[in-house]
Amino acid sequence: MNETSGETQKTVDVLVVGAGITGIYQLYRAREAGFSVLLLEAGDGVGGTWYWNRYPGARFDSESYTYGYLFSRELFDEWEWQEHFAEQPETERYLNHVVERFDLGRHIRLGARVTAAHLDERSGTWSVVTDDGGEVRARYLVAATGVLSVPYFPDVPGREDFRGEAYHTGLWPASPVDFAGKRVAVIGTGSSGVQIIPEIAGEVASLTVYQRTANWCTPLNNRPITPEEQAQLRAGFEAMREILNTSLAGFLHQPHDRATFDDSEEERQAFYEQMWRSPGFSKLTSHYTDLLVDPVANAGWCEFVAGKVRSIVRDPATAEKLIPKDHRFGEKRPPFVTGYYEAFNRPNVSLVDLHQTPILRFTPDGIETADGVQELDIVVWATGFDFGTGALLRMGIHGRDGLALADHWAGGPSTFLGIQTTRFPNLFFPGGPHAAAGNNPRYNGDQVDFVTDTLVYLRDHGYDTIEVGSDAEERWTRMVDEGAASAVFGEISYYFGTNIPGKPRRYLLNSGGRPKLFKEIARVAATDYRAFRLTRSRPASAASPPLRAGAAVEP
Ligand code: N01
Repeated sequence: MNETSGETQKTVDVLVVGAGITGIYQLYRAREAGFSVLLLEAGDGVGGTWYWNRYPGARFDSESYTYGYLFSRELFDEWEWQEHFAEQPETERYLNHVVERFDLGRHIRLGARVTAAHLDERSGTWSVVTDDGGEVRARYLVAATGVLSVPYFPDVPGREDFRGEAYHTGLWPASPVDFAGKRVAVIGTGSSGVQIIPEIAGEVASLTVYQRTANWCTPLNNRPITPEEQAQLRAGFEAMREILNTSLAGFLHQPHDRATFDDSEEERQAFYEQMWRSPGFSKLTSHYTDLLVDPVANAGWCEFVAGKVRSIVRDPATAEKLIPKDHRFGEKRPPFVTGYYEAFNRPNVSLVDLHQTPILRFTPDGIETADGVQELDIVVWATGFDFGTGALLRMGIHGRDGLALADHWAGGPSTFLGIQTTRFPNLFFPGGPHAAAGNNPRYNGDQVDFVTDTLVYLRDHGYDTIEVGSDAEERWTRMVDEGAASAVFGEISYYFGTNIPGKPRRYLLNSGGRPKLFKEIARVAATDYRAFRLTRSRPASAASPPLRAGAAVEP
């Protein structure tokens, strides 16, 4: 353990960036393993996504108890989630509780945004600079900066001219926004937009929803957790943890055993009804086995959902605009909703289809389309994020020979296990690009566990520098790229960077999913870290094995 602190510079073994669910866990694991650790967080509070996305209606769509930490039975027992899908304030409280309970706060510096990180090749350490004038030297840099942490504002003419209030869902202010009696616009109808719209619709004078692409929204079916369910959760903790730690996508939902056309028309409609009433993601994970592979099967479910939209939304023209015509269910990450379609039955809510009437410009008073100017007091940007690489590429990370990560990944990310990239030794980024889709904390937690085990391995074997070999990285990146063609979420989704103008179109998730990650981690352990180059910059202890250059794993 090595921790020194001077007036201007602090030195630690492990520097974690980001106090989201991944970074907090990384801090805990590294500290428990005996390393000195500091965590830098740009925000003024912990929570990451659950700190920044505090817009009205923000809530989980993974079950609360499956999203929270599972490393401590005591923590699980003492925190009673109130709802199956907790709202943002509860999640933020939970993450603050975890920090307090495990006495992590003293290792966290808030309000410190990393602006540069440079590798010192001779010592294998990182020098990290923050916007509050701080500098930290660390042997290992773990960027737990998240995949959905850099908000995207489309380049609409006149955006800066608007004189009213403007907010992005992913940068929501700490003090509540007063919507009462205001003329409000929401731009974007992804998971964030469809959560805020029904939440504020009853408060505002008018709400104009600017929709470019309709989404296949289905009910979240949230409800409070009853005392009986609380007791069942506690009694079933070990079994639940086992399922979550080994399941494909980190959910409890069990897969269905029938394909669409195994059932009669009548049985199918009954099953669709059951799915419509089922919680959150089970509509993907427990649906007919061919839903995402057979276009005819998919169309059957889409027709059912479209029927539901037509039955809820009273104005037929609005209903038709809300029904996607350009993509199948599951081709984009589906949002789950509470009262979304119903909101369009309110007289003060209207829908603008941007394919028919695009936004021409902002004026000081509002938004102008071919239909004229809609005067507004508040604009809510629910326009998404620079997914996967957004935060990493903005941190000023420079590796060997001063190479900028932004240049290294100019054509898209290349990684091994979604954890390391060549030429950036001692840098890890769990929960970053090439992470799996699903219930994020489960998969990101697997990566944090691997990073921590790796640091312990290095220490135990007298190494202090680790860099993935290019063969292993190429093999993993090829696996990602080749698997992308059959990925569940298609090229129209932000998982390919498609939503950001000029961003390389590369798949940003791990096509092999969690099983592939588990398999490779096991292989790394079994082959004594041969995929990596391990070196030491200080004398080895007598017990340490001889220095070696890591050979790449066989493709
Ligand atoms: O962002 P998005 P999000 N003009 O990218 C539109 C997680 N999340 O913040 O589809 C007009 O999905 C864009 O239109 P189009 C979750 O993983 C989870 O909503 O590109 N509109 C789209 O409608 C989610 O997937 C929860 O045509 C423009 C919207 O903006 C991820 O975060 C809750 C536009 C962006 O949708 C991101 O969701 C919230 C333009 N120029 C978020 N540019 C939970 O429930 C973009 N749009 C846990």
